Amino acid sequence: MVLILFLRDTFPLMSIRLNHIGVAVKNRPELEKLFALLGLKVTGTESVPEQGVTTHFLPFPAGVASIELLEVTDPEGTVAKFIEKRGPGIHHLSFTVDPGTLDAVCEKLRNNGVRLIYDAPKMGAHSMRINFIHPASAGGMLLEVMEKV
Ligand code: CMX
Repeated sequence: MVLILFLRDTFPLMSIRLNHIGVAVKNRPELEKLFALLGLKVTGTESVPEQGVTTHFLPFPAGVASIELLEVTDPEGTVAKFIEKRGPGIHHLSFTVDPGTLDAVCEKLRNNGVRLIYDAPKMGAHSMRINFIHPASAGGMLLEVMEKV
């Protein structure tokens, strides 16, 4: 919350919004069944080998955000390590910033002492440039910031 307020106050003209909630899964069919009971269905699947996962997106009805199920494909990857250490569950929150502003956002965050995972944003799923704010700088949450290319 503090970080969201910080971003809002630091970038008053920037629009930031929740894009998805990333969930590290061990048993995807079981979770898909549960979400189906709640009216959410997988509408897209994408392999992201550089992150060691396959992603499955379940958009909320208004299309405002999604649940992203993260299925491990690389047993040495970060999500596999997360599940091994902490078990399955919410892995990260992902926010979209305006196209063309991500580099400036990252620079501002870094200049304010926020620890970012990558020196420069990388390509992620859905043609997005992505970076992450380390949980140590975000109250124990992993936060993704991204922009559409
Ligand atoms: N949420 C909250 N805390 C987390 C976390 C997460 N997702 N992942 C790790 N942590 C915790 C660790 O448990 C550790 O806690 P303790 O210090 O209490 O033991 C702490 O953060 C620091 O961990 P670390 O040793 O610095 O690093 P890890 O090897 O655990 O890796 C991280 C953590 C964030 C650097 C790594 O997961 C990373 O690089 N993430 C970015 C990429 C990523 O997550 N990709 C998957 C999503 C891909 C997609 O959406 O397409």
